[in-house]
Amino acid sequence: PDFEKEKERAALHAVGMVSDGMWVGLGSGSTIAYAVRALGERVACGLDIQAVPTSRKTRELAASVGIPLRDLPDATHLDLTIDGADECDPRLDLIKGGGGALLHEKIVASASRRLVIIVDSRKPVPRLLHAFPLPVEVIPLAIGVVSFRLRALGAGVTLRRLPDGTPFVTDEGNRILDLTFVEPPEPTELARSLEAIPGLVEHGLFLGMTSTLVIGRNSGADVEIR
Ligand code: DER
Repeated sequence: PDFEKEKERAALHAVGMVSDGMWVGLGSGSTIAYAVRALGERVACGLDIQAVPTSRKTRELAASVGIPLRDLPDATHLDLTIDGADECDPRLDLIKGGGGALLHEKIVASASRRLVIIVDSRKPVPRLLHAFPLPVEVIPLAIGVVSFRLRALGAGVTLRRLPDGTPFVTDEGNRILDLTFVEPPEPTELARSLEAIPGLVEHGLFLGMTSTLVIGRNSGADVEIR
């Protein structure tokens, strides 16, 4: 299957949900890039929106296609946030953070009335935490102590690095640890344990946050909506 075509179809469907006057959160990653470009075309045709990006990369892309940008403090509630995901399960719970923007993504999603997730057909899975490693954002100072606590929870812990071997640094200047589990815990239990670890700023489990999931399809209907 053509995953890029699936991403584009899901993105176009989500962009069709945006109307004049909306405040729109813009997620991060390659799927949302299709949505940002399509939104830029609609803005060029007169669509009146304000957008809040969730990463420097998304901010630069949105600016390049003429989308009006605002910082979050200007808006108490966004009408709609469109974002991608690394995995999604039958309850529409997500793993996000593959691109390292999970902290800003979760903040913007939490400030939105609706969260629309756009994915290709690889992302739906029967259960989270069995394939894609779970990203967590950690303050540099706390890497050692947090890694120790995570291993005590049964996680395999890997510091995310750039191709040149230096640690990946988030827009906030933090680090990302990618977690794997031999016996994956229930997502809600794991989220609670992670949120109790000092120095662990945010994790990539987005539970109970998704309003609509749009899955791009190659055959038949363009998209499947859940
Ligand atoms: O890093 C993120 O949270 C991204 O949204 C990621 O989950 C999806 O990225 P993709 O659209 O490039 O697969």
